[in-house]
Order: sequence, then structure tokens, then C-alpha cells
Amino acid sequence: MTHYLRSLLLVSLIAISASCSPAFAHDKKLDPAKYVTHSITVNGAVEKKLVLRVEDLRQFPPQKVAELPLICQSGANVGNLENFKGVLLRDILEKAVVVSRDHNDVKKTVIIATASDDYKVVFSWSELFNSPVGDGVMVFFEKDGKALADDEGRIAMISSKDLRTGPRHVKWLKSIEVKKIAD
Ligand SMILES: Nc1nc2c(c(=O)[nH]1)N[C@H]1C(S)=C(S)[C@@H](COP(=O)(O)O)O[C@H]1N2
Ligand SMILES: [Mo]
Repeated sequence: MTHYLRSLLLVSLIAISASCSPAFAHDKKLDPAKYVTHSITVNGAVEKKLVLRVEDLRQFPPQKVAELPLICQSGANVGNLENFKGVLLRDILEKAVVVSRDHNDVKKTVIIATASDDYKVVFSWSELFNSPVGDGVMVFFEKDGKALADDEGRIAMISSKDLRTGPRHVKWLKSIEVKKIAD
């Protein structure tokens, strides 16, 4: 193997092993309290903008999950989510009412979930409203009957039917934005 190939391999291995905890993640692990959110906003292409605190989330039909393994994008098991309670993202979006001027608009619409550390994940409208994935996308606020600890904030999100559940486990959830991304 050439020297070049060997360094390339080494660099890729380092990148892969660090992919679950980039350098700036240190700060989040040491001082998670400053990322904690107490409410989420629902905005963008919706008829009613919402600001939802934990008390408001409790008004939606409750969803409970007993146990869910958290699998990082790399395939590594990074723990379990146990005994948690939340509500369907679909139910929240139904309350906000996704704007749809044309019959085909929703098919070009995505939902962007953003955390206070600016971590973002997207869902398509079709994934949430027209696929089994939607049954597992939850905004959650309770674990073992208690409020979420600082390492997740008071409000977080999970897509429990994903093959790898780590990436769309959004800690410190801050906002849900609805956006039509194609004309
Ligand atoms: N807000 C926020 N949520 C996040 C992340 C992040 O950087 N910020 N990382 C994701 C990834 S890639 C994984 S595997 C899980 C677990 O991350 P941890 O190992 O940093 O706890 O959280 C997910 N949720
Ligand atoms: Mo990850």
C-alpha cells in the first residue's frame, strides 16, 4: 500500500470514529444546561404559528414507548431510550395546519426540526402523513415519568421507526419549520 493510501485510510478511520462526537460536542457534554429548551415554535408554511411548552404538548394525544435502542449513523449502539412519553409530530402539524394552496403542494413540502445547538434534521410531508415512518415521529418530554434531563433539554424528538435512530434523535428541540422546497 502506498504511503498516500495508508494516510487516506488512517484519516478516514479517525473521521468515522469521531463522527458521533465531533470536537464541539465536548462543550455540549460539559455544559448541556445552556442548550436546554422550554418550548418549541411551529412556523413557516402553516396557517397557525404555534409556541408549545411542555404543558401545551400534554394536550395532544399521548404516545408512549417502552424501549428503543439508539443507533448512531456509524451503526454503533449509543444507548437506549426507555419509558418515554410524547406526542406525534403529525398531530402537532395538524393543529398548525400545513398551508396547501394547490393539491400537489404538500408533496413538495418538508419539515425542518432545529435544536438550540443548530443541529437540524428534515422529514418530508409524505414521510409523516403517507408512510409508516410518521407513526413513530414524536416530540417527547418525559422519561420514566420525569422531565427530560439537561442532556436532552426538556423537549426532544425521535423518529422511532428509522433503521438508525441516533441521527433523528434531536436533543434540545427548538423549532419545527414547514417549507415547500420545489415549485
Ligand atoms: N441537538 C442535537 N441532537 C443530536 C445530535 C447533536 O449534535 N445535537 N447528535 C445526534 C447523533 S449523530 C446521535 S448518534 C445522537 C447521540 O449523540 P451523543 O452521542 O452526542 O449523545 O444524538 C443525536 N442528536
Ligand atoms: Mo450519530
